[in-house]
Amino acid sequence: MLKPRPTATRELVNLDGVWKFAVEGTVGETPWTGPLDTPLEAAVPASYNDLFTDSAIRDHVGWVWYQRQVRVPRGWEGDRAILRVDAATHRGRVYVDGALVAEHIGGYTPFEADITDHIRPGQEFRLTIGVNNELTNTTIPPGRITVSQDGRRTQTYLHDFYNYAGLARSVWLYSVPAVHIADITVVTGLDGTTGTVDYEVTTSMTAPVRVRVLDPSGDEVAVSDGASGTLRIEDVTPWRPGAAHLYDLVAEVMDAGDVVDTYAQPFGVRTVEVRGAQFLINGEPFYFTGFGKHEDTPVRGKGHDDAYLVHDFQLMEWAGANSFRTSHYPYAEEVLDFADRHGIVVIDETAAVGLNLAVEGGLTGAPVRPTFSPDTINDDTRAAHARAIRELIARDKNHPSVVMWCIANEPSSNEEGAREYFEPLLELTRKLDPTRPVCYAAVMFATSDNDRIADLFDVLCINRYYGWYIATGDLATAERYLEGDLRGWAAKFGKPIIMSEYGADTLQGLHSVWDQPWTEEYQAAYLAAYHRTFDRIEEVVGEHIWNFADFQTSNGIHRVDGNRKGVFTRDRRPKAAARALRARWRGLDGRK
Ligand code: BDP
Repeated sequence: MLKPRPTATRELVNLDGVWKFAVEGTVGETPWTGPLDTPLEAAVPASYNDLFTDSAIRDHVGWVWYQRQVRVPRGWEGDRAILRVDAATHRGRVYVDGALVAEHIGGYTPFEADITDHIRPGQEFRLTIGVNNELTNTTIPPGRITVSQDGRRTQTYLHDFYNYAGLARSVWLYSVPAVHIADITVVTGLDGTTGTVDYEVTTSMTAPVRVRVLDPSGDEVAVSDGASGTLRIEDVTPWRPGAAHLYDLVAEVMDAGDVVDTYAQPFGVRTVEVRGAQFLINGEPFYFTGFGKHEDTPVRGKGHDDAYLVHDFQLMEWAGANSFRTSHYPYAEEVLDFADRHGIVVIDETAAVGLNLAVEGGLTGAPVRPTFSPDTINDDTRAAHARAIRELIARDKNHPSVVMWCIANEPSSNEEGAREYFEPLLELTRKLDPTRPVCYAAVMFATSDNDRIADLFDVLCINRYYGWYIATGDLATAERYLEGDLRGWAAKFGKPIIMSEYGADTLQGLHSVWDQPWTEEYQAAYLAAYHRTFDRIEEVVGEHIWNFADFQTSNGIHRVDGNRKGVFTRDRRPKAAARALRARWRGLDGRK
């Protein structure tokens, strides 16, 4: 799925702004059949939850409606008009005037509708988008809806971030010529000083295709005819962590010597490989430093924001982070484009978080209900999970920054049924993309002894909270536990290990001379204990702290206005640990 871009043959109209907004039940049964009769307006892109003061909107479970008028540019006669929603969390329905043109389930990947037959160039139409935030046992992520004693429907879920919903990313209208490029896939390799570029261009109907590779100054460095093939770039400059270099693959659809459609796909030439216990980028060992992040800011919720985008990357660079994980869902495409342009490495995750009913049992880790069963995580969940993987790879396959797929966070991988659930999903991931390693992030209940799926994956991504949930406040014991645990995985599997989560809640401004949880000193000491341990274990090839910044969660006795494990506060101010981190990571510089 190509990101919409304006080209010589395509136009792009951004539909962000302030839309009419209403909650289901306040505007009649069929809000899409006419103008929404509502006093409310909502910003797009933004999650709607924190925009309003009314808790009935914030906590609403079900549909909300967004509406605006859109004028189609008058020059679009003869072109196809495509409406694209970058994300509707978690389910979207798009109406052009009264006609349903698209429906999509899955809150973090884009969807489109060809609306040519419903609109006229130069004229206006009424665009209505219904968005539903419900999570059930067959959605990704899963959740449960219950009815409270006063009859309200309430949403519960097993993941630790607020269920922000709405149109958190951009909405677009764009044109493509009748015969157009539908998709481009680029796979790169390195052969000495030559870069190889396997490409495939799919078109809406069979038509001659020409491709050219342009370097950053616009000079042509390779050219080929045909919808697929291999191009060679002599004296290639590879894309490297910390030293991005992007080329454009310009695809053109030809008709009797004329270019009828053109699209430029940025790409970088780089390779990724797991060899023994090493993670190699361009054949060189790479050590991940960075964070698990969230798309989370005050007021906007999960709304994409270019100012936070730039600032977050600045802070990561300041700290010496060379990478991050898109925990716990695919992030806005703008984020990956930025990572591509700035040489930041990404572990790209699906929204499969909370496939773990053991969490209901608290820290005992004993499932109160089985995770994998016909009534809980079942075949329908797996089908939704498979769709999420397909859509993630379709969207992100061409990003050089993405070096690994993470297909789930903290599933109950030690429970019966885990292997049967995951084996086909892993097979699917490898079929869709044979070039990138695949991982999942292992929960603390899953150990090297009882985990049932680790051998299927390429990299062991491990989340641990010794010194926080276990051995709280006792870092000496925590360090021992951690070392024993990691050595167990290393000895059994001989694969690279990334510590994909470790962290301690920390209240900015709270201090102590003792090892006291929640203080700034404790977070710094906790991280230092982990770092000493990583440095003793060869198989550890990366450290991603939980979390980059404080973030909002649902209510809970462990949460103080959200999760406070950020190294930065929610408004991006450094806690004491940040400077220690900067000293360590800038010294490591991608190598341990
Ligand atoms: C892990 C989860 C993460 C949580 C974190 C925590 O992967 O989403 O926010 O723990 O408890 O279990 O802080």
